[in-house]
Amino acid sequence: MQTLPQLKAVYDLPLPELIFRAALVHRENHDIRDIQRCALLSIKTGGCPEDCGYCSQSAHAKSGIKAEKLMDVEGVLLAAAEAKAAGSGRFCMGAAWREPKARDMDVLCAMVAGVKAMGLETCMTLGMLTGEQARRLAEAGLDYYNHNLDTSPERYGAVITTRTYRDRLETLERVRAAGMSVCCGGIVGMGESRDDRVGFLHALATLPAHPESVPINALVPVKGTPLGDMLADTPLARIDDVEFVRTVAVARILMPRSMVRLSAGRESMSDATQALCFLAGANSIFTGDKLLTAGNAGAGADAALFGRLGLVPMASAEPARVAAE
Ligand code: SAM
Ligand code: DTB
Ligand code: SF4
Repeated sequence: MQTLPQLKAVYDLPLPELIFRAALVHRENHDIRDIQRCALLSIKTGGCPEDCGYCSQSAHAKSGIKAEKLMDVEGVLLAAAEAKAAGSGRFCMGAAWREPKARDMDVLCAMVAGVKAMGLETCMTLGMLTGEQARRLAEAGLDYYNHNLDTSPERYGAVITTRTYRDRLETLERVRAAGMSVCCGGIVGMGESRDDRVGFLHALATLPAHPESVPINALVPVKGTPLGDMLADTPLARIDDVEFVRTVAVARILMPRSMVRLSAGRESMSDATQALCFLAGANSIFTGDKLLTAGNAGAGADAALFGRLGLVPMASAEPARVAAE
């Protein structure tokens, strides 16, 4: 593994050289025509006690998102069936929680078992987990757990104050110990420096094992959240497309076998920028016209994009353990 200064030097490479290197790593480790498709469903929306500065679902934000109750199993399975019919291979269920409550565990496990029985890969993102909760979800058939590091360790406290980086790492350890695959990435475009983006990628790549999935989100600025309002005041702070592509390229170079997901923010990205991301090693997207609360590109736009680029969406992928570098 490279040191932080070595990694910074890679991030700083002339863009054509950086993309070339990332594309080589991509080709050596993946079929470059494949793009994995993951569907997303908010199974519990809004009213979250955490104060993540980017999030529309935080009870601290004034985004207008109303707190809802946990969905019932039937509604979740209906959405999963639609996602499968639309070609997604993985179904990711997200909840606006700091952590699941004991009383929710039976329902969550029933959701996992039901989605798994449809032949979809299962993923959940529910906040922090105890070891016991991780084991129960794994037993129910949960393939992946999404838990993002989101930014560099140094910048974390400026974005979120209600939990620590260490809390995040501990949940990731519990997910691994329960035998699940890890989906872990973060957000760029939160007003962080290039050094923060390098520090964030370094943190991901020095986890005990590389995450099997690495979602790279571009901040979706939401009015009424601290970061959304900050960007409304200083639009120049918004992430530059080329800087986003650099982040994707370095993630690919650092984590050769991982699926690198071009995640939130795709709706407002040009086809050309998305094409550069795929060239730089992104090989996964979120499908559908909604993420959790924000808009997403949608099936029509994706079909047109794939058609233009000559890329083949992948129906599913087996969860595969990735060895640490
Ligand atoms: N509550 C759980 C948690 O935070 O771990 C799960 C749901 S949370 C919405 C999942 C991830 O969505 C966050 O870690 C963050 O990376 C991403 N996210 C949330 N709001 C976003 C936004 N406005 N723009 C980009 N990504 C966002
Ligand atoms: C991830 O890294 N991105 C997804 C998923 N994991 C759960 C969520 C993106 C959320 C975008 C903002 C919203 O929809 O509210
Ligand atoms: Fe809650 Fe997750 Fe949003 Fe943070 S990102 S406020 S933990 S839903």
